[in-house]
Amino acid sequence: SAITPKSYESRIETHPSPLARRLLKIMTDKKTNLCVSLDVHTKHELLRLADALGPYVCVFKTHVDIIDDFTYESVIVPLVELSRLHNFLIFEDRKFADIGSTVKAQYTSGIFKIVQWAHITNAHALPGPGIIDGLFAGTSNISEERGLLLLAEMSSSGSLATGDYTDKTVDLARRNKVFTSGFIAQNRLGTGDEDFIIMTPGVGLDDKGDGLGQQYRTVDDAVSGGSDIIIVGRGIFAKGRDPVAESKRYREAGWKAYTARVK
Ligand code: BMP
Repeated sequence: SAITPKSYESRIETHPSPLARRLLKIMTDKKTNLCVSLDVHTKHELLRLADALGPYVCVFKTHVDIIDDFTYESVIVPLVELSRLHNFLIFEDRKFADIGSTVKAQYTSGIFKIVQWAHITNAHALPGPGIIDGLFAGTSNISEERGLLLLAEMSSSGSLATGDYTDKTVDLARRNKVFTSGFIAQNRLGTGDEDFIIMTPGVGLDDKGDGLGQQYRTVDDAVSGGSDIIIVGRGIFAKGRDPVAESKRYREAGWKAYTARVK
């Protein structure tokens, strides 16, 4: 796409989503467009990585339902403390995909109570507008900023989220730009006058795939294509890798590619 977004800093004032404004400010202050995906199975690993890598990231992405020893008190409470200490946002990659009434309950209730602590969450557009309305209704008692990303494209091989589905997902986001801060996508989406945060998974500098459909692109490829935030998981924490050294490497590569784009 030919659409070149402006600098993160210049977008802070104008973005329609309060959550996006807060995120763009963190990215500007910390000089990082790196989101680390903390896909680990114990609370000890999760909290250790959140503390060690916190200085290098703007966002930590979680899948809290894969933590074997999860409790709200022992995972969420310290993770929120770390988010304040290191100034990062928390993104629970929940991928809601049901009718409005059900997703509202899934967002607010159960053992995870995602809306209480996740600054950002995401949803598939498949069910239509009710999914956004239901999730937005779930934020009614929350005083802090909350943001939603719609999955407009996926990194996995053979993904069905392409073409017309992607275009219609962008149309859905336009209905509530205060809450729908942007997209999980592989390309810049929206018109030149619109500002959606584009977060891109499937980024890796040393691997091509994972044998289960994941496909990796380089940092330069993602950012020059319009991605605002690169999401990196196993590229940083896979066995044998040094997560701090890799976080620094991806952060530097991400910031360099961004600087080249806005020049
Ligand atoms: P990794 O970098 O280890 O492949 O992890 C990618 C992360 O991003 C996973 O948590 C996955 O659930 C998520 N993800 C993805 O890989 N592709 C998408 O299109 C959407 C995702 O949320």
